[in-house]
Amino acid sequence: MMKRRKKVTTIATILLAGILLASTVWMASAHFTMVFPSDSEDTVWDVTPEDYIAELGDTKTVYMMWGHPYEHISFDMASVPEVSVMKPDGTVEQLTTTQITVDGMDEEGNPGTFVAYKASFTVDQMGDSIVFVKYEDEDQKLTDYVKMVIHCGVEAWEGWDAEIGQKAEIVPFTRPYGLEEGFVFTGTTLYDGNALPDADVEVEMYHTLDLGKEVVETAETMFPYDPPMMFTRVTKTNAAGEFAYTLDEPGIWFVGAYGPEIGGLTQRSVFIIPVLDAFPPKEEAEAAAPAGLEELKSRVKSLEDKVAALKTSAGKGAPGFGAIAAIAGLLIVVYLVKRRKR
Ligand SMILES: [Cu+2]
Repeated sequence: MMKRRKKVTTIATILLAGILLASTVWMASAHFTMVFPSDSEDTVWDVTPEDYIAELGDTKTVYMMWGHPYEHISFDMASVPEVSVMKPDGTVEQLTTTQITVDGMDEEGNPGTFVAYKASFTVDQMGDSIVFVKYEDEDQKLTDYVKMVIHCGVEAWEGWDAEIGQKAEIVPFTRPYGLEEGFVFTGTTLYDGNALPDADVEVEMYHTLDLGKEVVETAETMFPYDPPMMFTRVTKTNAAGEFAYTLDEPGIWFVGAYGPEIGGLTQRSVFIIPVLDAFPPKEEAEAAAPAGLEELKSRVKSLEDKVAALKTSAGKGAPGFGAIAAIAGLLIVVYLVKRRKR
């Protein structure tokens, strides 16, 4: 009786573990409408923060994909997105979309091609042009209202905080460019022009395919009890609809605030933020610091060599370790004093 019970329990445990594992591996992080101002159709996935910068007269093409940015999982776009751009002076231009296909990976990890869209516009004003997109997905029961800023011109910090008038909208308090890893992004969420209190806000970073696979594997190894908690971070809006979140890595970030459900579709506002590497560059700072220490080490070494040489030539009555230590100690003091003066 006991034996059989044990066996049944074991089988049940294995089954349960299997189910848990399967659901862990394919458990979805958040779907997002990815709007990337990449260089070309072939390099849509190689988007960098610099792609969000334009020169006057540039033609910018934005590529729209549907999927999980963190894991680099793609889905077909199920409807045609509506795309417009608000220029720095407030004029709005509706853009024409063209259907394209992009290479990607499906949710089972298989390569495939996916329906996506693109649209182009000319950057004809200095300042910030806000590209805004509405996309409906019946499958995921979501309507996305996405915003993303193309910045043009030195100190032309004009337009990034504009309220477009989308049904669901994020209006940033933090200028969404010139941000470094570790900076905090803050904003307010609106629905129908009113503050959206107590709303879930999901925060997720985009990865290229290889990086996505690698980081998902690492998360599954390190946090087997809940890997997606590392993919999709969650915060909430306060009573005034405001939120804040630290974007701790360089790359392209997605922030999505969940509004009410209308006709079965949750109305979500999304803001896409490019984040730069730490500035000044880390390598330079790190390389500069130990230079003094290296110099000190080599000086002590040459002194030690000299003392050793003396020792062998004298044969007896050598200065010994006490003297070496005293000289080294003196050098360290000199170094520290010099350093302090800097
Ligand atoms: Cu999803």
